[in-house]
Amino acid sequence: MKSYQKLTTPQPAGCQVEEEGAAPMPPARGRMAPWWVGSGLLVAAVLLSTITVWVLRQVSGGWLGPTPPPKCLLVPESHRFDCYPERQVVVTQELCESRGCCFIQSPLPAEGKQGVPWCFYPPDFPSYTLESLNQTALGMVGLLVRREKAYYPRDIEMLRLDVEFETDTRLHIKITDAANPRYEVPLDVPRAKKRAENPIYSLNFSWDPFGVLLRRTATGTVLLNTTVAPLIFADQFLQISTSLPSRFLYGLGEHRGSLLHSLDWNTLTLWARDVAPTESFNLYGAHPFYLLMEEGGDAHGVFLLNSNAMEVALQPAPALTWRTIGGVLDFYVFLGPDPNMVIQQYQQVIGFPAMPPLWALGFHLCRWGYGSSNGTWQTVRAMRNYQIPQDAQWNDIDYMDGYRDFTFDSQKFASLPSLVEDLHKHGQRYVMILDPGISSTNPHGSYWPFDEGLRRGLFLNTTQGQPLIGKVWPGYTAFADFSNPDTHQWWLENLQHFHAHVPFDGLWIDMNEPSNFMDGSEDGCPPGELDSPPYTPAVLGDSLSSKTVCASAKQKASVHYNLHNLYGLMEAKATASALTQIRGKRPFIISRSTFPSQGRYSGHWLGDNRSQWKDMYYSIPGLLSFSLFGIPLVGADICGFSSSTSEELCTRWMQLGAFYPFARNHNTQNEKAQDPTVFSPAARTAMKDVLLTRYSLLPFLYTLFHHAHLQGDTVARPLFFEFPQDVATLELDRQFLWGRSLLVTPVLEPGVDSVTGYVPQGTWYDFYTGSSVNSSGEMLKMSAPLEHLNLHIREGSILPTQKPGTTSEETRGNPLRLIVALSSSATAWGDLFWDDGESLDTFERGSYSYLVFNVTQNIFTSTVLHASTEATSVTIGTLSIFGVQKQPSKVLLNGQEKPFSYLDNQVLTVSDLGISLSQGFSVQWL
Ligand code: MIG
Repeated sequence: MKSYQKLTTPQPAGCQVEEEGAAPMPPARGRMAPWWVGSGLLVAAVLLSTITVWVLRQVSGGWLGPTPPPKCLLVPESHRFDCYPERQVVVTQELCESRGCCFIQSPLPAEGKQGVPWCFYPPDFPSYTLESLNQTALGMVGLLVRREKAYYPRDIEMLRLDVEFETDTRLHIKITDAANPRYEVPLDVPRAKKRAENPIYSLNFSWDPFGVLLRRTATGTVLLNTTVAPLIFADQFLQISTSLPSRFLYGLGEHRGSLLHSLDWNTLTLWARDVAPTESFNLYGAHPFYLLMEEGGDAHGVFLLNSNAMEVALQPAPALTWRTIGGVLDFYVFLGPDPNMVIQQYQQVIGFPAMPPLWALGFHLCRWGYGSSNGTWQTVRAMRNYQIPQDAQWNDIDYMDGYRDFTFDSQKFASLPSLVEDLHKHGQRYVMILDPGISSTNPHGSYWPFDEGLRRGLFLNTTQGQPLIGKVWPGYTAFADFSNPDTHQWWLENLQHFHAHVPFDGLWIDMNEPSNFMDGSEDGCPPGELDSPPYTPAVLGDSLSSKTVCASAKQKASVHYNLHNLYGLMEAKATASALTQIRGKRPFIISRSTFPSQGRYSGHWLGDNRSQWKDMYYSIPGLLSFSLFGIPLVGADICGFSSSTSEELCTRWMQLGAFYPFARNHNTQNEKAQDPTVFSPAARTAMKDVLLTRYSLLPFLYTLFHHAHLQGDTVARPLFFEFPQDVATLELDRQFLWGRSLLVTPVLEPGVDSVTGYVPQGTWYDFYTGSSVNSSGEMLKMSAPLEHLNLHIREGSILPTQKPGTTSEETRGNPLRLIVALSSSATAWGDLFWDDGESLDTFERGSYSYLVFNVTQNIFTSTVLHASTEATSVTIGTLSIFGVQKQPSKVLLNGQEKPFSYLDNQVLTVSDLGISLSQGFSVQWL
């Protein structure tokens, strides 16, 4: 039996489209067999289902009713696609059959699990038919027609299919209403100019029912097959399913959990939500993007450009179902073929992340409840006193007057302007929080932000056209509508006024899901299909308006229903533009809510974690997921936000946190202080040391951010990105890499003095000593006393480091030390990006230096590929070469003999080089 009745194969560009596509085709009639039919699965499936039903019948006393039709029994459990995902209802046979679906009860799953759906689509459930397919400049356009209605209201009868072969590794497939415009996310995706010439994929269609079948040409792997379940496209219920080529699926945020998703009937909901991160809840941000590792180490990614509330249902087939309640089905597929390339290609669509200022990569200290500016200042002084590195001091909402944005408490925070001045004098920065809820109950004329916002009409409105009022920290608030360009101007003016008093350097935008202490508004939400849609995804609180504003709220660009998941993105965009205009430097923003393309404007922290070991572990999959989402500037609250930390936990967490791309220790109110200065001398010293280690690596980290900005490379990187062929790396999320070459293996549990971590095949060098470890690709036990963080350098790499100071500003003036980790063939490679650390668009304007380092045949060379004036004031002081197998007799710097040291562990060091960064040089050892 054939799985596809009619397939069309697009021809390579330049050729004629095959007859089927060119001429209107008489569409194939008749039912297509289910895709798994024809495999041996069939017999097993019927048998298994029959047995299951029989067993259930025995245990249930025969109340299951008549035997399900054979077409239902044909569907193996793992391939049952949920026809009744409504969570609020226990589906009955009657309800299920009213939808035309199959009803077979399966054993109840364990508590908190979902299990096999009882109501699922039969193989012949009505779907769309592809009626025509025509060639376009970039691909094809097709017409899809539904003859029978599905079960949701306003089922759309005719759909338009647009396929664009955008690049050899990127395919764009869009399905939307053929007759009427629908909401689309305003993301300025660069358009392809011509059809890809040598795509590494091939696309076929099933005509009846309509389905897409995408293959990787080189391996034949089927990446997408959407015939596994019917396509449904109603106004407020859009659903499409696909088979997956493996179970190694990542991404789909924001969620708490392991890096690798479980496909054991796991539904992930995407709807921005303020809640302390909990497994299986929808959290602050929405990222409808997944990365999948295929057998053999190839990778692909799929992005659904859609901002509506949605679910992604995963099942063991393996298969995936997208279920969204608005917008269009706008897919981008990225073919890699390796995971790094997939993420680069994704960012070619959503935009590359902003280059952060250097100080963003320093250590940040924050807490809720310093209580006063003097209290805040005391902490800063204590940090300086112990010479613990710190670049930025932050304040939480307690700096404000009555929690109102753009004000500060004139009593408790009277000295705030002087504190900020003092920070600046010490080469440090100040960052404070802003919330999007604008206090709405002030005597008229006393609070400009509200009065003026009201006058200009910049707030979210109710369906009645009045500002929607909710409650946040200041009490009753209106919510700024950042989808309105006029709001950006007003936001800027507010920030300008405040900056004139408190010259802040960066901004922390919190509560921007947006969070509301009320559900909907002070008056709840009106009846109607936006607040009570025909289908509500499995959001926490069971309602779209749970702890946020009404979905029906009116915004300039659309209804909140469509814009909710974009709130944090739009606020970040307004904030980045304001900061740039005010300071004329690269903006630094950390946002809680995020959406694809957020990295262009802000970084992210992982929200309200707890001071628990488990939370410390979860921070790693958390930050690695945001690497996949194109937001490399990410970290979790170091030492934990809520509940009390312990000295041991906080020490280990400072060690891990020193390797978060964004490193901030933050604490909730009323918890005891957890900054490094409050602990015992031993703990404090361990924290200081690991921060010094971070600061020594700033040139390396900064260069990684340059590559992220330039082409979408990840900074904190899962191991499988570098070792995609090594299946042992696919589930690792207790370790990570910086770039391709620095392996971080933190301790994540109490009471131990060693840690077992995976060391991929090859030679790795201890970062601190240069001693080598050879691994066959195995778990290795590493010594890890409380004061030690395990760091290993991968063979073949060169890391630029620097003598650390207590601020990045101080550090950047110190001499550099290049650490060379020789490969087994005695080669190595590395690079360095250098600029003034804060000016706008330094790369784009050419105001930067870029150096490449190389080792072959006992010669190290530094080549300056691009130079600018900043580089002339910095020198390379030391070269440390790890893995020099025998003691050299002499070392030559640019041909001149130079003293050196050589240690038993094969480390060669040449100091006092005193070479300006703007000069190329060579070092040879003989
Ligand atoms: O309702 O500003 O996630 O980091 O300290 C809580 C107070 C509001 C939530 C943030 C947290 C911050 C806190 N905020």
